[in-house]
Amino acid sequence: MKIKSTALKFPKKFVWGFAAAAPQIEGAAFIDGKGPSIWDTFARESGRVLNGDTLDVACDHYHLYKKDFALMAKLGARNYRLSLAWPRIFPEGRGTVNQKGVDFYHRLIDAMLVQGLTPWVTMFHWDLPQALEDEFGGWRDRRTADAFGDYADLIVKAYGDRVKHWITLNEILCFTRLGYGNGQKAPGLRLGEQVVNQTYHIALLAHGHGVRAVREFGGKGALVGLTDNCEVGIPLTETPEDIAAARSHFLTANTRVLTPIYQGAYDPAYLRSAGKNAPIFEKDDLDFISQKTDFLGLNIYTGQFVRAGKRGRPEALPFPPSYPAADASWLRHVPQALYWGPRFVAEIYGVKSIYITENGAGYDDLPPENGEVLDLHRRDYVRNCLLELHRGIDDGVPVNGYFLWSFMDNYEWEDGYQRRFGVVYCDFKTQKRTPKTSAHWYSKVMELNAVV
Ligand code: PNW
Repeated sequence: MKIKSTALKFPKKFVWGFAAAAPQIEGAAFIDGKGPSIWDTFARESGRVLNGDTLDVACDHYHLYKKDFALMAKLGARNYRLSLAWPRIFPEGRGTVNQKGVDFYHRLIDAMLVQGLTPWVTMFHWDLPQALEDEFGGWRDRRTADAFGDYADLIVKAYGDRVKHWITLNEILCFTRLGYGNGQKAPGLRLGEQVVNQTYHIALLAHGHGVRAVREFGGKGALVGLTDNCEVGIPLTETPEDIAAARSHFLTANTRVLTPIYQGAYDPAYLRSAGKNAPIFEKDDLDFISQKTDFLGLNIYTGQFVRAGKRGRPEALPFPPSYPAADASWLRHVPQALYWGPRFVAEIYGVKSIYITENGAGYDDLPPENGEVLDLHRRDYVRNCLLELHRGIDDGVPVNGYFLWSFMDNYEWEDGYQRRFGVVYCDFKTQKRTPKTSAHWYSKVMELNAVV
């Protein structure tokens, strides 16, 4: 018998890379003039973060970036999604510029280019300057979006000669609802639904400023988009009925961010269900928010099974306790999300260019033994995700790239340093980096442009 083996190749110009974020890896939280972020404050409040871990040192990437980029390049990456720390550039959020912060990112970007790494820069990855929280109530007030506009102008002007890929904000849901609604993330507030809806709106305005700044100052060939963490409904059975139910679930779950951006208006169904808690906005806001973007970034880690219930109504299914998950317990193993998320975004909003800006898995990996970290669990989950992504591309879903979260273990927000998402093990005491089995495997994926 002859067995045929299919090469799971990706399209020719497919972008492969790693993703990380300034507050989670840089450390140097109070060095060279950086102002405190709301996370620096939050981490110091008792009971907020596992083991009281702070962002003070993290992976000390602030000092070790050259070595880190050399390792990234050695593993074969050509693209790196990083974020810039707003409070490093504007310690007070606005006004006085910290030249040392500006210079640091000049050096950082140059060091990436030396290693052949194309920078994909996220303007905001949750580290809001504390001063803006104190002065304006942070994301509750449009003056924060205006301050973001000034920050976006400065960084696009400063780095736009070398940075051509810009991401405005990372995961609006996480820093709005989880920061101001249930208090799980900084600034740790538990305010009502109206405030939460308002923070979404202010974040969307900031996104608008990011797009505007890139159009105004980005120069030739500059591209810009948002990174969203959409909730992905997975049809329980791939039948037209369940697929329709999952699609409708997707729309309801993600409409608050994606409809204003792609359609220039809030979804009437969302406004109706929000009632008196709907966001307050000004007449021109929606035009500003819906300026044309060049791509959509999706962070996809997991999904939610959905079936058609009575009269086709989408019914989201609870996960039984035995459903497999990563050590990060929210991260249920649902690789099909990498198929359905991009597909629904393309079908519902007509998005023509999608990048997976994060995907990965968080486990409490053990330290290296004889130089090896055998994270077969992570390699397996990521591989299954890539198989689903590949299936989507085969079906014509316009996905153009994939960034693995994350390059190395780092500060996993309220889970501190225990929960590791890296493919490179980081010893936080010695700052020694050890590529895990998954890193060597991913290196082959990037090299061969295929699921291996
Ligand atoms: C993302 N959820 O956060 C962030 O962009 C990263 O900074 C973070 O380290 C990474 O994913 C891993 O957690 C998320 O509960 C946090 O569904 C929580 C969820 C999703 C994304």
